[in-house]
Amino acid sequence: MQHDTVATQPIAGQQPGTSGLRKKTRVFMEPHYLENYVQSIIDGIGGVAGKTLVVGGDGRYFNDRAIQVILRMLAANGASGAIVGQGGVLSTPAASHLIRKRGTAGGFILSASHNPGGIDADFGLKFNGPNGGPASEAVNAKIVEATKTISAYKIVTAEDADLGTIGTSSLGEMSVEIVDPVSDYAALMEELFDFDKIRTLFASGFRMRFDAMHAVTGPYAKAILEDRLGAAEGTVINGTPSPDFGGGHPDPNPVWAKELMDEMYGDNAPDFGAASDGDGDRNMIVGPHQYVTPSDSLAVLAAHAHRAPAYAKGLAGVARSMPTSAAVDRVAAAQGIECFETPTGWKFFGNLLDAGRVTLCGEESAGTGSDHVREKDGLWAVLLWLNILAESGQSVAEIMEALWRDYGRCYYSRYDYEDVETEKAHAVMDGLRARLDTLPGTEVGDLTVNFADEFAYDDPVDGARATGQGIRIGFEGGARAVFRLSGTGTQGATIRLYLERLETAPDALAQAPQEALRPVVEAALTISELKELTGRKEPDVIT
Ligand code: VG1
Ligand code: CO
Repeated sequence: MQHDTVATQPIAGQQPGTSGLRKKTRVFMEPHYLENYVQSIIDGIGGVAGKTLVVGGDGRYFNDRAIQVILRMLAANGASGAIVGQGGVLSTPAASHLIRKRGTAGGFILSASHNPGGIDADFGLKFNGPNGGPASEAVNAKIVEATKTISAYKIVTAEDADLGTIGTSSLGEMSVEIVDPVSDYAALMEELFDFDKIRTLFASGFRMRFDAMHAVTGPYAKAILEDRLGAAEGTVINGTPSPDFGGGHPDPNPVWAKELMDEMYGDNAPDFGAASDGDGDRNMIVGPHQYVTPSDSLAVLAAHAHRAPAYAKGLAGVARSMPTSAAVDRVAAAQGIECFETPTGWKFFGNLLDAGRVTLCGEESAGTGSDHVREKDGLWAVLLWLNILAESGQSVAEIMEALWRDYGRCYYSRYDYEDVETEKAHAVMDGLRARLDTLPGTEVGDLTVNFADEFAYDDPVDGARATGQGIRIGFEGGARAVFRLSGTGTQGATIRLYLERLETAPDALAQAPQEALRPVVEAALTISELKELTGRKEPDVIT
């Protein structure tokens, strides 16, 4: 086997964002681009000699080619083994589980998640550590440092590894084990949940629709929902993964999962609807004529998790990302458990989960998860909901009514302004930042600013500090607006405006969210001068 050391130079901009490095696919395909980043990961984590690593991705365009390069580079860098999902496919939560189950040194996950796929769309790569979770900020910093000083990478010349056949082969000195991507993950789900109860629910005629959005969860959802739990054939739609996700946008929200929404809001809607994203870590929950916001879903899961076997003893604590609504905080307070507020991105939950401080965590962007892996987990959330529905005998509507009655309703919405010119997006943020001290006391419409700050987080486990994590404006009465710039986009800047208002009056719990939030939206737009500074009259996406 021929080992090569290829001379290269640093490539600007190889800086991971909220969840790994994401760029246009064609950028990843440029000479040395992928190789530079892979070698920088290897160097940043202190080498891979003698180590075994998991490799897999969401199956998008370039997934298979990139995996062949990563395998040849792992072999050249002295890794002893690679465990790869068949066909190069692993959902992100399944990869996290495999890293943990097999005790590997970590894994390479190829995904741009909810971003579209294809040669003219997006690609991504991230490294997860031995705990199965996304690399910490400290590890990312070492990787970025390596991208700035790289002068060569190592690669072997070899035939492509056969990714299609389960079994073990070798690539030089390194073993390559191809595993079924679904079976270990499905077995874990069976341990956590009462599959018999859920099976009985489906046998009683309970109808469900799961939209896999042509992405990675199709085979997982079919194997678990239809084959193991007895949901009717056809429960899973768009269940065959394709490299460009059927030309769609694999982001499970009411805008992009329109097919599912139409069915759930139509006549004869199924009892339960759900969808997942490109790499299987997000989930959307929708009942008949009832969309459940991810923030409310997290609160529901916290309130009812004890109904599932894995969480029967109760929760150690919960955590949510800062822009996520405070609905879960109110459930945690009632249970007398700790509730943590972290920056956006799953990497910030890892320490809390590892330390046993929290059992459940979630984000407003449709990510929910628990200590069973170190990633958010779309199908897991769907199965926990099913377990709760089966155990309680309640409908989605009944569960939501009870949540709002018991804890109040956090009306919630997110406005995304996509592909804004970078300078204009920064002008919005800089303008707000400059006025943080003077905003309190300001009256806008009927609202008065109570506080304004820029969120920073001190990790309670290792003390690491993360600054600049979003600008928060709190209003008297508990309404809140948050501004932050996305860290997963590949073009221009995306401004995210998160809006929230708590309502506890029993006769005001059934308003249309956009109506209930109107004063907060107007105040946020006025204060930020977002329309004036960006020229955008309306957001591109409202979720
Ligand atoms: C977005 C979401 C964030 C999520 C991240 C990765 O990040 O807001 O909550 O953790 O995507 O999700 P940003 O920086 O664009 O707001 V996934 O499913 O794309 O890995
Ligand atoms: Co994702």
